Amino acid sequence: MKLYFSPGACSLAPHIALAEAGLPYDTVKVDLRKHVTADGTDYYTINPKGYVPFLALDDGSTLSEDAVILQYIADRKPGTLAPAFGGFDRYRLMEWLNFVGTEIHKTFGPLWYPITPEATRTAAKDRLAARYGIIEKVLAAQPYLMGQAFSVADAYLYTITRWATPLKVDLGAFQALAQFMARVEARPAVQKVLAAEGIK
Ligand SMILES: N[C@@H](CCC(=O)N[C@@H](CS)C(=O)NCC(=O)O)C(=O)O
Repeated sequence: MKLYFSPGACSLAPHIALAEAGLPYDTVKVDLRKHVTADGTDYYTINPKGYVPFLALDDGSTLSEDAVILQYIADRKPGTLAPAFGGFDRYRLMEWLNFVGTEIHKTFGPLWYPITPEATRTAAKDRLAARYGIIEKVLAAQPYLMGQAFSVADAYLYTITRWATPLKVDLGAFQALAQFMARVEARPAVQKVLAAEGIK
C-alpha cells in the first residue's frame, strides 16, 4: 500500500492508522500548493481530485476520502481499529467518522484561507465550539470516541483537532478533549508518524 500525504494534513489520520495496524506501507509526500509529488509528478495525474489522502493498493486499485480509507486500513487488521462490519458498533464508528468529516474537518476548512471574511471565520469557530461541546461530553466519560479502545475515528479526530493551534481556534474550554489529545499523542505509533512527517 502507498499513502499519498502532506505533513499535518488530514492524511495524517490514515498514516496513523497504517502505523497502528502494523501494516507494511510506503508514503509519497505531496506539495498541496503546487499539486506535485516529491519526484515532481503532477499530482492530478495520480489523483484527479488533487487532494490527500489517497491510497494506492498493490493490485493497482485506489481509494480516496478519509472516512473510507480509514475503514479500509482498519479492515486489513480485523479487531484492532474498527468493529467488524455488520454489527451495530460499526455503524457507531461510521457515525463518528461522518461527524468528524462533515462537522469538524470541513468546518475548519474556510479558516485555512486568508481571503475568508471575518464574519465567516467567527461563524465557523462558533460552529466548531458547538460540535466540540458534543465530543467533550463523550470524552469526559470514556477515553476514546468508541469507548475504551482506540479506533480510526480517534486518529481522525486527533488529526483535525491539531489544526486548532495554527488556526487560532480556542478549545480551552474542553478539558476532556485536551486530555484525549495528549493520550493519542503519547501512543508510540502516533509518535512514529509525527516524526516521519516531520511535525513532532
Ligand atoms: N473529502 C476529502 C477531503 C480531503 C481534504 O480536504 N484534503 C486537503 C488536506 S486536509 C487537501 O488535500 N487539500 C488540497 C486541495 O484540495 O487541493 C476527504 O474527506 O478525504
